[in-house]
Amino acid sequence: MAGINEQIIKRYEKNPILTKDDVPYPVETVHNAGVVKHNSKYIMLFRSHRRNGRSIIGLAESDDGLSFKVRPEPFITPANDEPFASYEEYGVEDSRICAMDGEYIITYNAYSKHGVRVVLAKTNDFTCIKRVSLITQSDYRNVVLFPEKVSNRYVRLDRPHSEISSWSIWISYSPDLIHWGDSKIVIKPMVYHWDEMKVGPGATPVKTEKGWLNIFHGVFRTMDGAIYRLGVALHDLKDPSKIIGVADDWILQPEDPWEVSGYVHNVVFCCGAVAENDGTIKIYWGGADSVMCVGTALIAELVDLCLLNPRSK
Ligand code: BMA
Repeated sequence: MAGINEQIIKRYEKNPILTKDDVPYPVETVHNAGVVKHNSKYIMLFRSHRRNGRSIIGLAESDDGLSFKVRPEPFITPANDEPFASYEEYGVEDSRICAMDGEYIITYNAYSKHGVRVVLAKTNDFTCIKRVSLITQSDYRNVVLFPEKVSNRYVRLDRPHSEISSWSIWISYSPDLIHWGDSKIVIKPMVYHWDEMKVGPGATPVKTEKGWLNIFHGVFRTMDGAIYRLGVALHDLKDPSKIIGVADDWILQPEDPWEVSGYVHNVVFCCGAVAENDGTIKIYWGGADSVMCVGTALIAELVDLCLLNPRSK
């Protein structure tokens, strides 16, 4: 385990790795990106606010996962065709990418006057996407898919909004990526804890020998607004609705100047991570809803945090 003053996630010394100045079209932010490795290149789908306050999703590519170049045009902009157009009118946000069966499944939040829903789309090569389905009703966000079927069904984590219970992480199953059900709550915020206000899925879960590693975000409300941090949980490999452990401590909190202040201050928000063959994982996060950052951790150390220092249930 990391020593007492050592960081679990080692921040890349050249953070932030992507800012609005790197984008060849007018945007005000670059944040909350899904990231995946495709043909040995890293593909990043980042969210950007336009000057009308609404978001689009851009694409950046990299050979090393650290230094990214943005494509000349945005990758996902609000749909023109129904049924998607009506639900994407206010913008598209916070994509996640899941590599499965030789293709990539992208899930993103769609905003409109009807609330926020989640769209599932597919691509083979990141030249274009095919929207498949709106997979939630209103007031859901942050859908991450598990990269393998479990008992022949697709599995996802999501985060419905709730007035009664604090925002929590739920699991659902599908035979076809369109119809979802068998929903169950799996992780709740913990009272007077760093995630007491809400928790939500972050990166696509990573398979390890000891379970599915889930990097999620947790929010704590202070007199100065909310603080977004990252935590880890381990789900059972055969039954991901079973939580083996949720690490008691956060793994990352806003500390660098571009995480502490920006469009929304005190935010680190993760939508993507890439597990490498050497046992490390590159974790990507948006800093203060303004820039993209990356850091590296040891997968085994994140798993140990869940196993050796879990919060009480
Ligand atoms: C959440 C989402 C994220 C954002 C975060 C902090 O509710 O909107 O996209 O990063 O708030 O502003």
